[in-house]
Amino acid sequence: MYKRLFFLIGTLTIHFSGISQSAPIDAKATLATRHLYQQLWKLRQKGIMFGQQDALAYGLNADKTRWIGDANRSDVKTVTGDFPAVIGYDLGKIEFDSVRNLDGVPFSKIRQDIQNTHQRGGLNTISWHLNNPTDPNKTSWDKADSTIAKIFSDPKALQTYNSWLDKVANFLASLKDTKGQPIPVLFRPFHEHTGSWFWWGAGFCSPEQYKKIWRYTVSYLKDTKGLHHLLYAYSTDRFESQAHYLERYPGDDMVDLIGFDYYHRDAPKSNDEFKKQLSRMVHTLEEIADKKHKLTAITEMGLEQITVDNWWTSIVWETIKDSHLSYMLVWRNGRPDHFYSPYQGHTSAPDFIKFYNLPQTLFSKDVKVLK
Ligand code: BMA
Repeated sequence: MYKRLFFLIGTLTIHFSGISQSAPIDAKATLATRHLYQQLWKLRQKGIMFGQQDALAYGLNADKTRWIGDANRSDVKTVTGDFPAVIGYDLGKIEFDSVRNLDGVPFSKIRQDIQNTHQRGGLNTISWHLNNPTDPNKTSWDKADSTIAKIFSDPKALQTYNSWLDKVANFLASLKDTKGQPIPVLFRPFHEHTGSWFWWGAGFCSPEQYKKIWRYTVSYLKDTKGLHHLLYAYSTDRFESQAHYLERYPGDDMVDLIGFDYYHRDAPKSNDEFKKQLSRMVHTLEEIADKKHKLTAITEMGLEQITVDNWWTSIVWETIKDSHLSYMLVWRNGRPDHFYSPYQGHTSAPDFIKFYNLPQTLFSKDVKVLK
């Protein structure tokens, strides 16, 4: 009897304390969110999921013209027969009640794609290139100094930021499965902050200010708005060391998954250097994750236009195959000069099919358990 009681107490502690890291940071996370989180841990043993930003919204035809908004279509599916396991979306411009996001995707389409992806069994991850709450005409990329400090010192700016969070919360709350239950999503705010190109970047705020807006944001969505279907991803850009990676880390109670964004530029000249840096960062990330018991991912990566035909197997897979990353996500197929996965007939398509056929690369059909 006592034994059973202790077991029960132990189980309750794991489920409700929020301290245990075998559960999401949100102590009130919904069952579906806990399920997703636990399945992500299991899937790490099977392989690494492939993801792409806006993969269901648009892409390129064989003649490099764009297709936009076709149902049930994705360049990855055209090339391999399957959808990516992870789909990325961005909420930029939701601040202004815009019908479309910053890259022209209707928010209604994003909602539908999240529902379809969840239904198939896949992971949905959401970033947010938000404008500047102290001066809403300024985009994420306007390098306005001290924005975070101003958000917390100017009540009007904070009010603006809160009203934007309300819109984000409304959208997130509208993500429902076929039974009307909230669909769990991985939210990845304030990304690439080790760089200095967004107003929340390292050059424009102190580590304490960055941590403050992170904690404020998580607490607002979770506690004020009562959203319990979110997992949170902390994602830097390039970093030099464990200390650098963790300089702005808001705390183990604020993050479910740790990752970084890292792009390959100047190929083929830089091929070896890219592999070296990628390998170094994946190792460092995993050392941190092991200590903290967090999931890991390359939250953004890619070689624009994939100018190295065997990039997928020789450069990427060779470097990450022994890791326990949950996923790697390449950026969007947005324009004929700005695409990151092969479209039909692209010169890296045969290598991408090889990559797809590797038992440890996971696409949509391999991750039905996430549902
Ligand atoms: C960048 C580019 C931009 C886009 C932005 C947000 O890397 O793809 O064209 O607007 O991401 O998605």
